[in-house]
Amino acid sequence: MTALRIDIVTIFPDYFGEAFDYGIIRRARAAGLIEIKAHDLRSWTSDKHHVVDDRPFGGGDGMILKPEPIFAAVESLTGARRRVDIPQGKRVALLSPQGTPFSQSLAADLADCEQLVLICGRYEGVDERVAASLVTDEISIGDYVLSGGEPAALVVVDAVARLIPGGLGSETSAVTESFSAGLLDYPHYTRPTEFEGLRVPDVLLTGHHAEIERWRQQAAEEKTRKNRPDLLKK
Ligand code: 9D3
Repeated sequence: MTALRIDIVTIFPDYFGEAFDYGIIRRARAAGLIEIKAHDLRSWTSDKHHVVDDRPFGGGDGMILKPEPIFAAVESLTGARRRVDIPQGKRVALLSPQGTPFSQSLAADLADCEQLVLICGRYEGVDERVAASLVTDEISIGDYVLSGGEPAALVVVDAVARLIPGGLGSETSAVTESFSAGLLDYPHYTRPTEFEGLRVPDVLLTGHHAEIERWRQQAAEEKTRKNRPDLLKK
């Protein structure tokens, strides 16, 4: 068993602060299952002012992340300057609004590799040669506009960390996530049985396991129809 190494390339390494010091990520790190490091993209510049961006060819607003520091970062972290040369077992992902939607199956795929490099975009975009020729994956976390790839990198690290083989969420999740595939989770309750007039459904207090199972299945279907009808359509 060798740890999954996660390298984050960002212009804001301090953004990640204590984000990896809590919960499952902390435990996975303590157990030696993952190592996570945030690197400053500016450390791969060679000019006096550590410039990482430039104006877009063809005109337009905003600045674009230059290719040279990103290619240098990936070379120093993986040994490769082209996607085709990235060794089996390593993945290099650009986080961008143009990426393929992040999903549980992609998280499981990434959790199986030995090294994952996450490149955080900023400004108006990243020189397209990074997506076209360098990275193995281009990932979006959803259809909304972030100011940069850093929060997306946090999301990917969290989803991946709990799936690492031999790790903390890896067995239970394999069972649960296949068994309930395609439906949202059923509603959960704990004590007290009545809170400010809001009652726990009686069936959950009966101990009739078959009836409880039927109730949970139906409640999950209702919740899915209400909040995620797209999951039921196909
Ligand atoms: C005006 C066109 N915009 C593209 C949709 C420009 C733009 C918006 C946001 C360029 C970069 C960004 C910064 N976002 C990310 O780097 C990003 C992101 C996101 O915005 N949404 C969902 N997933 C991701 S992953 C990285």
